[in-house]
Parts: sequence; structure tokens; C-alpha cells
Amino acid sequence: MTDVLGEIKKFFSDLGLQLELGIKDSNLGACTGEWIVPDEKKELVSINPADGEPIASIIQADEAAYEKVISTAAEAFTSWRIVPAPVRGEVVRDLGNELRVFKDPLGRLVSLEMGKILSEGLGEVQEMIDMCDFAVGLSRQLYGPNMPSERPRHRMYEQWHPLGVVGVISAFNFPVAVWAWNAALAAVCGDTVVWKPSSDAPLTAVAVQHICNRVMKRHDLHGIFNLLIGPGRSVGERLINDERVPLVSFTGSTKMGRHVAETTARRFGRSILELGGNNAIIVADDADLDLVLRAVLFAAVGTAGQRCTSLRRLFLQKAIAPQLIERLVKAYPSITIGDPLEDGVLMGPLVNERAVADHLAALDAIREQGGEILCGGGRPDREGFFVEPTIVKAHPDMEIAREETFAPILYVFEYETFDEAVAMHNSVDQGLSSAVFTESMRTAEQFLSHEGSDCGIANVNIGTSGAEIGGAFGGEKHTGGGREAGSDSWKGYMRRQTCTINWGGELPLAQGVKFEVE
Ligand code: UN1
Repeated sequence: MTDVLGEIKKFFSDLGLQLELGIKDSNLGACTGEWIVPDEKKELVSINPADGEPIASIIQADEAAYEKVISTAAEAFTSWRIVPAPVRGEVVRDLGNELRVFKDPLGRLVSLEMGKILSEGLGEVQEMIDMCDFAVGLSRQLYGPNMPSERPRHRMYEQWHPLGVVGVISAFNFPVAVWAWNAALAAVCGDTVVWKPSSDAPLTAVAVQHICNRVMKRHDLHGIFNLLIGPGRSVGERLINDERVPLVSFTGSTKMGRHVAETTARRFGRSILELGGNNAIIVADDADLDLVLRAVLFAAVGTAGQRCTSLRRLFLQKAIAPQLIERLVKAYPSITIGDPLEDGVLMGPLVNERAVADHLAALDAIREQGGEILCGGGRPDREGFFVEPTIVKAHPDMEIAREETFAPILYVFEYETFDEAVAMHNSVDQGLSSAVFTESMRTAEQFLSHEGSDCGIANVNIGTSGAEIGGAFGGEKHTGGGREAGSDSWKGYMRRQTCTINWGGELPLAQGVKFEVE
């Protein structure tokens, strides 16, 4: 453990930051390329969730730092938008290459600070790199279509323009990858980015900002990637209310997302929302149960159940339910829980004490509502914010199973007909990720059809989590409807313009309207 911290400290000091506790002018939370020292020194201590001990502290942004960051980002936009998109792509290429250099220490820092196992910490940095690569290609493909005009000697087409300053409010569970989903796209689209990361993961954000600064310096750029660390109720609130920020991309709870949506909409700003999920797998009686077992373990227990895409509900056809439940209940206790940076550990801690309290409160609700805890349920006797992964035999009337508890709790339901399973599956408020396990083409296609899953993501013989960046990521209903990362998500970061050009000598009106002045 000490070694790992030493290594990470070295990584930070190589970047020019002393990773220490206490108020230090080197540990700052606001940056435009230059770090901003606020007058008011409000400390934020980052805690290692694996032992509850402080790692280092930073000074949070105050109001003056906020102003400096937003005005710099707005100013930088006026010149960044003029840079041709493929040239912007070159800058993002360089960022991806720099992330390759720092993949290992940054991945370790992610694990240290928020508790996901190292393989997932490294995977998260890989997701950032993939996103940069994707954005580089995209920088030559920001296409708009052209349409045949109904009028002679007229031409119609659509083009996409940069939007402005994009606010990115990210969550602790993917502390750096979700920033990259937004930032890499926004940057090639010609926008500038202001990032308010989660207060549970400030150090990873500071590290990423240092990496951005190195790259930006090489290109003699300033104010494209900006950082603002501070509480949601001050920094976040200002950001969502700020008319200079035409788009806010928010990842977090449905409750906060509703507030972000309402606030941005009131000022005719835009929001991209990635909110709660209540993801499920339906297992048909013809499924390959070996595949199911592996998929369920990763989706339900991976990241300690703290992905938006984590598996929370499992619908089992009655005929195969007993044997699958038996195999799951046998497999769960063999999952090694412990320090996420240690080899062989599959599940680290939850992010903080409040998350543990939420897990325990959900267990109380489960017992009250008639759920049967088949395994887990407790809190291991060790330091840090650990809980046991839990399987619950649930029934459709359990209210608690309709909520997203950000913890490794899996609700298992039985069903008879596939239609009944789909109805139960779709009966919750959230609509992020979903999957079916079956060997039947008919069952799989029904699940993927409009009569099937109502989610933004629908998989066959793959778990609910671990999506690739190439697809658009997001969900329906109370998940907020936003789309980030791949496919045509980039359109959310630009403004569309429809252009009609008359190159003839007449002025015909559309729809055959005549308006002749004698
Ligand atoms: C999230 O939990 O907010 O599909 C994002 C996945 C990851 C992203 C999760 N690629 O599980």
C-alpha cells in the first residue's frame, strides 16, 4: 500500500504537484491552464475508501476562481472555434497519446481514490484513450446532409457549428472516463470545456488537468480544458445557471438531474443527462447458464455495484431459477473483497461512509418488504467502506427494488412467460441498460424489438455493464434521455444550421405561395 502511494506521489510530483495533506498553494482545484490561487482557502480532503484515511487535500474554487475560469473558457472559445476541426483533432490525438504515457499511474490513482479494482482503473483510462481516438476520426467527419430543394436553382444543406462553453459535471464512479466522453467530443466540435468533478474524486481530476496542461502548452493553447473543483451547491449551481454555458452534461442521480434539467431549460440552455439506472437481465430457460453466471458476477459485483450500468435485477425463467440461484449463492462468497490495488481482489470498497449507510438502509427495507437475503448482507469486519455483495430473492411488489441503490445488491425474480418478464423489466422508472440471455433467435429479437426492452442499451448474451465507447451511451425515462460517447452523440455538442441558397435570378416561394407586387 505505502509503495503504491509513493509511486502515485512521484507521478504527481513529476507533473509539478505536491500530493500532501493541508492547505498548500500547490494543491489547487481551479485551472484554465494556469492554476488559480483563491483568496478564500477552503480545503477538500480526498479519502481512501479502502482504509478511510486521508490521501491529500486540495483548495476548492471560490467565486472569483469560478469567474476567472468561465470567462477564460468563453474567451478561448472565440479563437478555438476558428481552428479547423481536423487541426483540433490533432490536439486531441496528442491528449490521447499523453494518456497512454500516464495510463498506469492514472489508473492506480483512480483505484486508490474511488476504490475500483486496478484492472477497472486501468480500463477507465483506456476508455479515455479510446474516446480520444474516436474523436480524432470524428474531427474529419462532422458531416451535415444536403437536401434537394423544391425550388429551381436552389441548394439546401445542414451544417454544424461549435456551441460554446460546455459544463461537465461528473460522478465519482467513472471519475475520468465520463469527462473524456464529453471533453474529447466537445474539443473536436470546437467547444471549450469546464469540468466540475465529483468531490469524492478530486485528485484524479487534478491529475487529468495536469496532463491536459502539458498537451495544451505544447500546442500553445489555453482555456480549452478547464477545471473547477468545489461543492455542487455553489460551483455546480453557478454552472447550471450560467448563461455563458449553453450546454451542461450531467452524470449523477435522477433527483439532481431533474434539477439540472429544469434549471438549464429555464434559461433555454441544453443539458445532456445520464442519470440513474435499474438495469436488468432476463434469463430464458434455453440460456447458456455458464455465460449467465459470469456475466451476472461482473455486472452485479464489478465496481462494487457502483456503475450506472450495474446489474440490479435478474429475471429467471422458473425452470432454470433454482439451479442458477444455487450457483450464484455458491459463487458470491468466493469473490475476494479487499484493497482494490491488490492482485486477486475482485471487489473494492464503496466510495464513502454514506454509501455504506445507504446499502445498510436498503437491506433494512428489503427485510421489511419481505425480501429474502440469500447471501451477503453484512458489513465485513475491517476498516474502510466495505460491504458484502448481496443476493435477494425478491417479489414484484417490493418498492425498494424499484430504486437505484448504488451498492452490490442483486434482486432475483422468477417468471413464467417471456411477455411477463418483459413487462416486469420495463415497469421501473429508469431505462438505462438491459440484457437477455437466450439461445433462441425469436426471444432475442423480441427483446430488441419495440415490444421488448425500453432501455437505451439492450444486449444479447452480454451483461448490462461494460459498454464500448463506439455506441451512443445513455438511457430513457428517468435516466434522462441523454447520449454521450460514440455514434452521433457529437451532435449534442454543436448547433445545427439549415442553409438555403438561391443561385438563380428568380425568387420562387416554397409551398407554391405567390406574393407578387404589381
Ligand atoms: C457509468 O457508470 O456512469 O458501460 C458509466 C459501462 C462503462 C461506463 C459506465 N463503460 O459500464
